Formats: sequence, C-alpha cells, structure tokens
Amino acid sequence: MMFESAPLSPHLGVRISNLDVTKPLSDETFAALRKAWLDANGVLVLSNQTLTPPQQIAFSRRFGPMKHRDTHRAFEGVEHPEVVVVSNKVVDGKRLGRISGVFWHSDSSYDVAPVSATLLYGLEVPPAGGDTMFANQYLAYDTLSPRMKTMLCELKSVNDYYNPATYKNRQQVERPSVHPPVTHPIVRRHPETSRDALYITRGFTSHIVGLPADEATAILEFLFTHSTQPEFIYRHHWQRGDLVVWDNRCLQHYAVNDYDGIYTRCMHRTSVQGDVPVGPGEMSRASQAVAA
Ligand SMILES: O=C(O)CCC(=O)C(=O)O
Ligand SMILES: [Fe+2]
Repeated sequence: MMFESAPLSPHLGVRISNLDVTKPLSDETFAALRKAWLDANGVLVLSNQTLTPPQQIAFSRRFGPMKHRDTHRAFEGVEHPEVVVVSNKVVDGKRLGRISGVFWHSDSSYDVAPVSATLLYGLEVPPAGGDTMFANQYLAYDTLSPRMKTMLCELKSVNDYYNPATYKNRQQVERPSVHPPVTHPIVRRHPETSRDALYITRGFTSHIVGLPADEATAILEFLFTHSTQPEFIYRHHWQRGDLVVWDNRCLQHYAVNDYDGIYTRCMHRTSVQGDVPVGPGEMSRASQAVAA
C-alpha cells in the first residue's frame, strides 16, 4: 500500500498517516494522493511531516505552479516569496507573520484567477484552540432546491478584498489601487471533478451583478448561512507537523482565533495558482459554441 488513509468526517477530509512528503513521490503515488484529496472533497491532512520551506515548496509544486506572496503583504517572514508566515508570534518586538482568514472565505477569490490549493504546515500549534474550519460547497450547492439552483447558475457575484464586511479587519487606512473587485459565477464548476459548488463567501462576496442591493443582500445572507451550516463542516484541530492541503474551488474555510493572547501559533503557507472560475452555464454555452 502506498499510504494509509482514514476519513476525517462524513462529508469531507481524509487523513494520510504514513507518507513522508519530503521523499521523492512517484507519479503514481502522487496521482493516488491527488485522487484521495479530490474524493475527500478537498481536505487532505498529511500527519507527522517535518518540512523546511524549500521542501514545502517542492511538494506544493506537485499540485501546480506556485503563487508568490502578494506584494502588498506587510510581513515577509521567510525569504522564499512562495511562503507566507501565518502566525501571532512576536520576536524581538516584531510580529513574525499575520493571522488571517478569521471569517468564512475561499483563498484569493478576490482575484481574477484565484488560487486552487492552499497548503498550510503547522510548525507550532497551540495546545488547545486555533482550529481551522472547512465547509463543503458541493454539498452546499447540492442541497439547494432545483429552482434556487437554476436561478443561481445564471448569476455572478462581485468579490472584493476590501469588502466592507471584512475590510475593518485588515488594519488598512486607505484602499490601495491593488485588488480591484472581480466578478465570478455564483455556482462554480470544478475543473477537475466537473462537479458544481457554491462560490460565494461572507468574507469577500459583496454584491450580485444586476440585482438591486436589497435583493442581493437577502439572497447572499441566505447563502452565507446555508453554505456554512454545521452539517457541512469539518473542523481541523491541529497537531504539530500536520500539513493540510485544501481546495478553494469547492470549500470555504475559517481560521478560528480563540488563542491569540494565550498561546502562540506558527504556520507556513504556500498556494497554487488556479484557473479563472467558470459556471455551469458558461460551460454549456462554450461546448454548444464548439459543437456549432
Ligand atoms: O490560519 C489558518 O488556520 C488559516 C488561515 C487562512 O485562512 C489561510 O491561510 O488562508
Ligand atoms: Fe484562507
């Protein structure tokens, strides 16, 4: 057997317990790992890893081209531009990294081509708290009524890094010119599984294109609550050495900040460049155009 796997919750997540990702992985083993990740609806936990930043980068590259740190990020952390330090640690009076994602979101959904996978490695984890929650967005879509699905498949939303709902958390005084708002389909077809998932988040989705604000707010509020209900969630309690790989194309996540000021936490984060999101309607129109 290439590795042992065990489900983490009924609807998402798989733990791989006996694979050292610093060792050369054959294409066959990596393909099996990728399949396990997709089959587990996008949460892969690789336990007991010991990773230097170059080793984490090398493994992350197996998932696709690396995304470099955004230039606006205030904390450089380690010298590799592919690695972001996610931490509340203070060393010599300076913050080592930043805490991020303390709201439901999908990574970089405010970008035209958002990241596909994010890899977060737990170097120093609190003895309690500091969990990360993941919500299955295939299930969020599948459990809507047929009429709601039909309506949402035609709609696009506006996604904004400076969404007022979360902007207050960003400690920025003025809105810089980077990160203009972008539009994405509300229902996203996953490019690898071809399954449809909801693609809105309370963190970054601000409007619905073509709807008045009051209608959009009511629909979005319903979707935010529906898509993050407890039944759709796996809550990861970190062990030191966990490497968690999540799929932003079919998940939302939320970094629970219940530990800051009590315990320290330090993670290394890499992310993989993804595709421009495409909705089911756009797919069928594109295939009709090819057929015509
Ligand atoms: O710190 C975490 O658990 C996750 C933070 C987050 O949202 C991210 O790194 O994308
Ligand atoms: Fe995140």
